Parts: sequence; structure tokens; C-alpha cells
Amino acid sequence: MTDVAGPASGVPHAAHWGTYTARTDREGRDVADVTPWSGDAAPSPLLGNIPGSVTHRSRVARPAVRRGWWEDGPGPSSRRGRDSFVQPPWDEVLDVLAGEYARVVREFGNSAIYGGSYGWASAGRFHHAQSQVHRFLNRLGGYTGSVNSYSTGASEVILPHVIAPESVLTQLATTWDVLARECEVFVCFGGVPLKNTGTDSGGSGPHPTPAGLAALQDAGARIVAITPIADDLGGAREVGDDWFAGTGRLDRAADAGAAWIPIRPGTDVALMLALVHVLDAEGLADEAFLQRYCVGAEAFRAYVRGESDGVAKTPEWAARLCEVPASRIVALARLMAAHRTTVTVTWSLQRTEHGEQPLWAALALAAFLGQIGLPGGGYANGYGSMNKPGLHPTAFRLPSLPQGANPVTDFIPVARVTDMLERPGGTFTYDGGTYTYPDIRLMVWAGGNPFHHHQDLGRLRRALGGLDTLVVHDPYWTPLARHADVVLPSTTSLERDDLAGTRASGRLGVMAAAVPRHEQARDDYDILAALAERLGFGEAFTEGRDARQWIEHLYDTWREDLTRRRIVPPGAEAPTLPDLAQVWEAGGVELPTMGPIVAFADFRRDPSAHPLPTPSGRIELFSDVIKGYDLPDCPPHPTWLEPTEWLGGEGARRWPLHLVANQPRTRLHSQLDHGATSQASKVAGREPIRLHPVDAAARGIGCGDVVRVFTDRGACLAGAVLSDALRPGVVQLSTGAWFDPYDPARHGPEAGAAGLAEGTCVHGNPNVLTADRGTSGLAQACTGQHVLVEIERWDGPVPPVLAFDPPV
Ligand SMILES: Nc1nc2c(c(=O)[nH]1)N[C@H]1C(S)=C(S)[C@@H](COP(=O)(O)OP(=O)(O)OC[C@H]3O[C@@H](n4cnc5c(=O)[nH]c(N)nc54)[C@H](O)[C@@H]3O)O[C@H]1N2
Ligand SMILES: Nc1nc2c(c(=O)[nH]1)N[C@H]1C(S)=C(S)[C@@H](COP(=O)(O)OP(=O)(O)OC[C@H]3O[C@@H](n4cnc5c(=O)[nH]c(N)nc54)[C@H](O)[C@@H]3O)O[C@H]1N2
Ligand SMILES: [Mo]
Repeated sequence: MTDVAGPASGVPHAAHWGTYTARTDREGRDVADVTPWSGDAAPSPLLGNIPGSVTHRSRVARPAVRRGWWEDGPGPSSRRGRDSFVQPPWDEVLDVLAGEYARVVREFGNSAIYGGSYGWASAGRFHHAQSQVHRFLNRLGGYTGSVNSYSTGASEVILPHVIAPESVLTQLATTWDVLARECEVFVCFGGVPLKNTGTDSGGSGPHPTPAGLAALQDAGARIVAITPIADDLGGAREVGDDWFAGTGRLDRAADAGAAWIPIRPGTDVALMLALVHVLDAEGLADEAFLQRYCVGAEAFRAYVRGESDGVAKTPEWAARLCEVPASRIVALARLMAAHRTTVTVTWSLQRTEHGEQPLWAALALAAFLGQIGLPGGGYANGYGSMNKPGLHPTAFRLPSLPQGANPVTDFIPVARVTDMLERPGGTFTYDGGTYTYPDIRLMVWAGGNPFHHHQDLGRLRRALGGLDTLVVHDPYWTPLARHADVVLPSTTSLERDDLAGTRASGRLGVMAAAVPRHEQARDDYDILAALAERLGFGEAFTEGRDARQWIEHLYDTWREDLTRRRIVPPGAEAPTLPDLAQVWEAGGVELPTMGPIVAFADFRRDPSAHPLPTPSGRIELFSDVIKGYDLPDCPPHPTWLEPTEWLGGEGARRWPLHLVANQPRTRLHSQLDHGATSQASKVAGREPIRLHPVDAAARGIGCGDVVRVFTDRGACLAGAVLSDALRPGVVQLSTGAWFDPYDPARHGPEAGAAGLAEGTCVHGNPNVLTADRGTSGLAQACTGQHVLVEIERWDGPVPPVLAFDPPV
């Protein structure tokens, strides 16, 4: 877009994926171009999705209500997602909706409202949609909420039992400067996928990870990327065993690049156990470390040796499972033991069945190496998963909207949403407890999209039919909005003032409104305030402030908390901050950040003075607490458990391709899928699916072909891309294409006549394929990363993608 007018300098703004200046088009109604903030050395390509997004045709222009709900009233319906919409005026919709909230509370109680509202929404400290909804529902008397995240749901539950809370691992990871100086061998399960390091929830500042990784490589560290997809680490290539036999740092000129170990997906635990087996068998384990800093090493060792189950976890045993040659496993173990070594695991590995295990097995491996707490050595999670691990965070939190307390105790682990709808009154286990699913009548979503994030979308669709009412606040006609009864048009961040930042961003940035509100869109805050008013708690919700006054209030109280050191840990620097008007004028304010971090250094120095927050105060390689839970799918020490869907299992005979549904390179989740960066990646208008040339040839698939990807749960169309960056047998289809279920009446009957099933996503959303199955009875977390599929060339008529065309 070149038609740029507005103030030549533009206004400062921020997204989860970076800080930028927005300049508007001639009419001042949309963003025409964005300039990355000058302080950002590696701006995210996702910025390219922003121009044109405010007035895109997929915006919700005015409130919309599903016809059946408006005419017949609330109640279960199979018409959700198929019905037409009416567009009554705002006031009428708010009146009726307030009445419906009151009815549900009166007839069923507050636990009948599901308001977890999981999702990333937009950057911004005040207009954070989920916080706004939670505050509203708490004032209404509470709601059934959700715990943990889709991102790190298994980590959040297992890690506190065995080492420390997930937030400690990811926020206080050893910083890249320390790694570059000290780390000699960097073994990364899942690579360091720089495509993911652009984003952080709340608003990103600079992006130091690409430079951090480059510095580590330039220093000659041996980087070993263990992943089914080579480009999870740029430049990684397969090397011989002698590469691993080398000593010292690499001579960069002679031996550039990183080693790629193309592991079979879902088998990392087997490889980790075998690495421990080699350390143990060859006397390379750090016995003093195990004794001083760990509990349970002997029980775990007995399992690795096969003393407890009769199966020694030898390299030969592992090689059959993970298809990494035994000689390579031995060479890697020796390399790791001989050098200052960091073992890191991307978050993706725990987004799989038994996802607790790779985290725990990697911890055990690092413990046997004995380098936890040393500079450049030890254990980490998520380098490359986000713009966070390895950065220098602020020592204190940033301003946030107080949500109040929720009197309702019902909750679900976030990814059990369909189960909850299908089985009211049914039980589930979670972190040692047994709980009951509440009977949900009303569901509200603001800032999240289960048709993006959840698995087995066909099942989710059917389950939503059982609700009385589904309310969705979103700026866009997302697939979730299409399935809603009441659709409330929210503003995008570009239509309102806010402040942005995270602990890793190193600054609090100004998000100045760049354009006026689109059509009849309103801020989530204003929508909820209007509902609260009708429900009799307007004042309690707003405290008499408008949005601008709230931002001032949040900033001022936070500044006061800093000045009085209420939120500053001992020893950390407390900044002297200007007032909000000055921050606004400057476009943001830099915050003091922590110096170089060596994770778990205090614990290593003195484990008695600085115990870990685990039950024993030490690293737990065997957990008595988890043993007490008695879960068949989460034993008390790291264990190889065969997943239901993997290439070594029975299911692979019928479904011979392992699909990795990872994060998209060209957008954040489903957000701005219609933007230029995202659209440029589409193939034949569909989401690109990458296949190895051998797998493609076996199916007669060429580059650019439309293919049908299917399981017995569902199917989607996608655009084929051939790539030898993939391990053969592995295919990759990122999340985020807007779900577009084939409907002959809308898409035309021709494809159906040629055999395309109704409900097939014509656009390429992998969550029509994935199973809705928790990681285990411990965390019950999302397992959407993996699914076994088959693929065929689709020679029938190709239906248009209609996902971005509003239903009204
Ligand atoms: N198969 C598979 N599935 C996965 C994953 C995977 O690896 N594989 N990964 C999972 C992970 S890690 C995550 S975090 C989830 C992400 O799942 P989500 O966070 O649910 O995905 P988003 O697309 O970011 O959804 C955010 C929604 O908020 C809307 N929005 C933006 N700003 C505002 C606002 O100001 N107000 C309101 N009301 N709405 C707003 C956007 O339009 C969008 O519809 O997906 C998960 N799903
Ligand atoms: N561009 C972009 N960046 C993002 C996001 C986005 O949507 N877009 N989302 C953000 C969010 S919310 C999150 S939680 C993080 C997620 O961060 P991650 O979970 O780390 O990201 P993914 O891309 O899902 O997976 C990383 C890599 O793991 C590899 N992998 C998959 N399965 C296996 C396996 O079995 N073994 C091994 N060894 N490797 C495997 C895949 O090749 C994949 O590319 O990303 C964040 N960053
Ligand atoms: Mo995530």
C-alpha cells in the first residue's frame, strides 16, 4: 500500500510481534504502512500483516445475532455455524444479552458460565480482552475458568514437581551473552526456530535471539539440532559421527553450521534415556552432582539400566524407536560429557501425548551431565520458542488490570473444553486431584479462537451445539464468531490507546490510537461496561473511570509500587519513571533489565540456602508426589511411553505420514491470516503443507498441487510444497489457516460431487485432523503438535476459500 498520508512521522504502536510506527492512508481510516522501531535489530516479518487490517472486509462491522437464537431464544442448536445472522442495534443486543447473563446465573448459577476465554488477543496492558472478561465475570459473581495454557500446559504442571515453575525456566533462563561466552555444546531438541522468536504476549520490544544464536555459532559452539525439520535451526545439516568426536570449539571457517539429527517425531524421550545410559555405562555421569543436588537418581538409573523393567535403555534400544543410529547416540553422549553443555527443549515437545516426559527426561539428562547452575551449561526450556528465554528481563512486573477474585471453584485444564461440553458431571484428573465437569449453558470468548487453538474441530463443533448461548467478542468474523449466537464487534488495538510490554521487552511502549473506530466497533471495555451497567454493577466494574483514566491509574499505581519498591526484589534496580504524559510524548520508556543470568546458579552454589521450590528442595528424578497420584500415563520418573500416534506404532500402517502442526512462520496463530505476509505464503490459495520429495513422488504429488490431508477424524485441503528439510515420513502443516468447512450450498456442489466430504476444511487448518487427547492424567494439556495422516492429490474441483467473507 503506497497511498500514505497522515502525520509523516506516524504514531507509535505495538503488537505481540514488535514495536512500530503506524502511518495511515489518505482518509486516515486504516494503516497504510508500518516502520519497525529503530531499537529492534531483527523486526518480525509479521509486521507485514498489519497494513489494511483495520478495514479488511472480514471485520465485524456491527453487532450480529444468530437468527435462530434471536427468534427462538437461547437453547441447544445444531444451526451454530450454519444459520444466518440479524443485525439489531447495539442497545437492543446489549439489553437482551444482559438478560441472558442474568437468566443463566439465576437458573443455573455462575458455574454454568464458561469464561476461561483462552487466547492471545492483542498486545496492551489495559485493553487485554481476557483480563477484561474475567474482571466482568468476577463482578457478576464468578465463572468456570481454565488453568494453564495451550503453549506450555504440560510444563506448567510437571516442572514445579521436579525443578521449578515454568515461569522460572523461561523468564530466568541463562542469557544469550552467557551462552555465547561459555557454552561449548548446545543440544536443542526442536532446534532454535527463529520463526517463533518474534512474539511475546503483551508486546515485544527488541528481538535479540537471532543475534544471540549467531554469537553462539560465531564463538564456535557445537550446535546439535535434534528435530524432524532441519530448518528449525538455520544451516543445520547431517554430519558424520566424527563431527561429534571433535574436541573444543569449532573452527568456524573450516566447519561452519550446526549438526542436524533428524529424529523420528515423538521419540525424543527414548534418545534422552539412551544418552543417560551411555553416560552411566561409561562412567561419565556426574555422581557428585546427582548426590548433592538430586533425589531419585538411583530409581531412575535402575529404569535406564533395565533393572526395574527388564529393558535396558541402550543406544541400540533407542535407535529402533527414534531411528538415530546407535553410534551417533554414543558419540553425542561423549561430546556432551566432555564439554560445557546446555540441553534445551522447545515447548513443542510437551504439546504431544505424554508431553510431560520429554521435559523430565531432558532434565534427567542434564542432571547426569552435572552442569545445571554453571554458566553455559545445564537445562533450559524454550530457547527459540518465544521472544523471552535468554533475554534480559525486568526484575519486576508491568502494569496490569486487576481482575478481582472468582468465587466459583469449578475449572478445567484449558484444553479439556470439548470434554467439558460433552460430559457435564463427568470426572477428570488433574495434578493429583479428581474434579467434575460443570454443566455449561453460556460460553463467552473475547480475544481467543478455539477454532484456531483446539483439536478435533469436528468434535468441538458438535459439542458447541449443546450450549444455550455462545457469545464472542472479536474484531473479525473468525470461524468462532461464525459459530456464535451473539457476535460483538471489538476494536483492534489500532483503534485505541494503550501501553504495551512484557518483562522481556525491556520497555513500556506507547500504543497510540492510529485510526478511528471501524464502523460500529467498540472497545471490549466499553462493551463490558455497558453490560455491567445493565446488570447493576456498572460502577463496580468501571470504578468510575473511562479507558484513558484507567491507563493513567494503572501507570500511576505501578510507578508508585516501583518507587516504594513494593514490586522490586531486593538488590534489583528500581527505576525513576517520568509521568504518563512524558512517556506518551516519548513513545515509551526504557526499563532497567537484569544483568547476565546463569539459571540455577544460586542453587548450585548452596542448595541448602537456595533450595528449589520442589517438595525435596532438589531436582527430582523420581517424584514421590507423582507416585502418589498413581497415574498409568505419568509414572514417577521420566519414562518412555509409546504414543497412540507415531510412525513406529500400529496406526502408521493406515496413516503413514507424521504431520507436525507447528507455529506458523508468517503470522501469529490465526491472527491477520488475510495479511500480506501470510497470504504470500499460501499455495493455490491454501495453507502450504511441506512434504519430502520421496513422499510426494510416492503419491504423485508435485509442487503447487492441491492435496487432501485426512485422518478418520476429518480432512483438509492444502497446497503442496516439496522440501528435503523434512525427514522422510514427516509432513508439516502449520496452524492458523482460518477454518473453512466445506458446505456445498456456499462453496458450490461440484467438489462434493467429486467426493469432498462436508466439513472438510478447504483452507488447510490442521486442527480438523488432530486428536483431542490430553497429555496425561497429570496435566491434561494440549497435544495438537502431532497427528498421523495420509495425503492424496486432490484432482477434483477446488472450492474457493470463503473464510474471510463475512456471513452478513
Ligand atoms: N494443532 C495445534 N494447535 C495449536 C498449537 C499447536 O502447536 N498445534 N499451538 C497452541 C498454542 S501454543 C496457542 S498459544 C494457541 C493460540 O490460540 P489463540 O490465542 O486462541 O489464537 P489467536 O489466533 O491468537 O486468537 C486470538 C483472537 O483474538 C482476537 N483479538 C485480537 N485483538 C482483540 C481484541 O482486542 N479484543 C477481542 N475481543 N479480540 C481480539 C483475534 O482476532 C483472534 O481471533 O493455539 C494452540 N493450538
Ligand atoms: N511466527 C510465530 N511465532 C510464534 C507463534 C506463532 O503463531 N507464529 N506462536 C507463539 C506461541 S503462542 C508459542 S507457545 C510458541 C511455541 O513455540 P514452539 O512450541 O517451540 O513452536 P513450534 O513451531 O510449534 O515447534 C517448534 C519445532 O519443534 C519441532 N518438533 C515438533 N515435534 C517434535 C518432536 O517430536 N521432536 C523434536 N525434537 N522436535 C519436534 C518442529 O519441527 C517445530 O518446528 O511460539 C510462539 N511464536
Ligand atoms: Mo502458545
